[in-house]
Amino acid sequence: MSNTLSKLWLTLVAIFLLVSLQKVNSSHRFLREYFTYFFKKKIRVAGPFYYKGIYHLFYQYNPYGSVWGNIVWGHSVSTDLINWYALDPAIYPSKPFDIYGCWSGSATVLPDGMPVILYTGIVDNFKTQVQNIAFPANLSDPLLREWDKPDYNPVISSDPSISATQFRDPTTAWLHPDNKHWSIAIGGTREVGQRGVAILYRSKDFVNWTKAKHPLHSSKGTGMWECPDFFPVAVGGREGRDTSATGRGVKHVLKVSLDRTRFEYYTLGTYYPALDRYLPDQALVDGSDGLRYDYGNFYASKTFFDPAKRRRVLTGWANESDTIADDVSKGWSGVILVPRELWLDENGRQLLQWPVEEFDRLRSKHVSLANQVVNPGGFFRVNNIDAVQADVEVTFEISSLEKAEDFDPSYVGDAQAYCARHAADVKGGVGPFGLYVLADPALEERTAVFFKVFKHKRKHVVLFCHDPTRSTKRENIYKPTFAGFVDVDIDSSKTISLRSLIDHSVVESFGAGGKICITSRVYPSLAIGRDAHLFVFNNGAVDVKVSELNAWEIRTPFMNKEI
Ligand SMILES: *[C@@H]1O[C@H](CO)[C@@H](O)[C@H](O)[C@H]1NC(C)=O
Ligand SMILES: *[C@@H]1O[C@H](CO)[C@@H](O)[C@H](O)[C@H]1NC(C)=O
Ligand SMILES: *[C@H]1O[C@@H](CO)[C@H](O)[C@@H](O)[C@@H]1NC(C)=O
Repeated sequence: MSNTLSKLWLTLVAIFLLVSLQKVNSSHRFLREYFTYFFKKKIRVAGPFYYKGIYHLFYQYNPYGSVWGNIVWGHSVSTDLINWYALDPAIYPSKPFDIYGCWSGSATVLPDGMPVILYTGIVDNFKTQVQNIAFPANLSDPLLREWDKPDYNPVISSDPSISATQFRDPTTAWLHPDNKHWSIAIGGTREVGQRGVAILYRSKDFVNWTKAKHPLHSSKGTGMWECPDFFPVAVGGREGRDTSATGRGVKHVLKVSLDRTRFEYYTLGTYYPALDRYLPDQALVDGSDGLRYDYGNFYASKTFFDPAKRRRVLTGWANESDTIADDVSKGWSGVILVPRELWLDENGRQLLQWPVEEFDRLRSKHVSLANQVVNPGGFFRVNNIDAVQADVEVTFEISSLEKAEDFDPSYVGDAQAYCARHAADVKGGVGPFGLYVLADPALEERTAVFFKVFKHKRKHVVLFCHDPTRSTKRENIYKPTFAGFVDVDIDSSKTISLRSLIDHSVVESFGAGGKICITSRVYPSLAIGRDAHLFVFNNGAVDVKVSELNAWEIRTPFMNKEI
């Protein structure tokens, strides 16, 4: 009898799965006609990981349109983090515990090699967020195409102390040094004081999770913490550490995506396993005046430890800055940015980032120049390169700091506003100098990527800035300046380096060897295709020398090729 019953039950499940799969498939086929750009239509990163030679990337994805809604886990795979192949969605609403949406989460590779996903399910007519678990349905499939969501889900529900609508995005789990239990953090907020919280849960078996008495960390007045990410970085050196590494050789990073500002912030600090608490270093600000991975358009990022190359890799998402009507007409919105390697600066005060080395394999035609002086008000074009898809590395040498303008200390915490005041066209003392990217030959459209140096308390501060205010003749485009201060000793070095990755509507810049990163989305109407050029400019009052400039055209990788 029980045998018959279970057979019946199995059949029903099979039919149900089949129906829902077909539904997803047909809409996905429709979508694929639009897949030509890098990761188009992928909204936010969820749970990247490496498994048996393959990198897996998941992303929040709407199979039915290019605006937010109907969110599933899109799934792509790669062997080099650069060429990506699209698979069918891995996790999509099909069960009572995720019927209104499958939101962000993380993957953990267990010590026996088995990857497990924890993700946020939306239930109760969008009023409640719960946490679910999913396992690969077939471990013999190297692409891990199908995921099984056991019926005992949700594994974590909110309780009266947690707002049910602000309870999402579980982190990758870390194993306690006692080897006996796992911990994860989930983003949340408390009504009182609008305190952002990384709520801590523990489990011995990965399935039965218990809320810890204290959160991993919290900070008042910061609002909802989305997509928390918590991981160790090595003290000294660039090598990555497994998410469960603890002890003297590491510092920990806690990153949160602040829903309130729509930017991400991180602190460096110490993790105390015995207490399961994280304490940021005293000098670091916890909240929207704090450090950022990227001072531009970069949100909902995730890192993972890549055991193959022993590095920590960061993947972020940039939304569109044009209109929703544009998203609808082009049929996609949002891009996943070039993955970055991330490690601790030897000064211990911040993280450094650099595009993963595999990106360099896309470099093709190369131009270079050296020792070219740019006079005050001067500029020149870098010839013989199609710069609509390019990688540029340049080192600037400042002839003298004497003419640096005085820094206005009221802008200490607000580089972005300072950059708006000291934009690329405003003549300065030392700088603005840098690149015009995605510029048409007449410079009617151009996105400025530049440095400017100010005098401050007998030392100097360096501002790094993206100014897209003249990036397009089109109207109604969101074109904020983005900026940050760079922690470099310009007084002794007198030089500063810049790398910019340019890709049609995306500009990702890495200043001072990855001490500062800015991403912008821009939409030129003239500086497109072969009319997109690269210039060097100097609007300061002293000479600046380009000691070296190397630029490469970039080949187009497989950007979600169908397999
Ligand atoms: C599991 O994956 C392997 C390799 O792709 C495949 O040959 C096999 O048929 C799959 N098993 C099931 C039950 O789908
Ligand atoms: C879940 O874990 C808690 C704490 O370890 C334990 O008290 C409880 O019995 C467990 N429940 C089940 C169903 O295993
Ligand atoms: C990206 O779009 C712009 C313009 O609409 C918004 O101002 C930003 O808040 C948004 N960024 C994120 C991370 O959602």
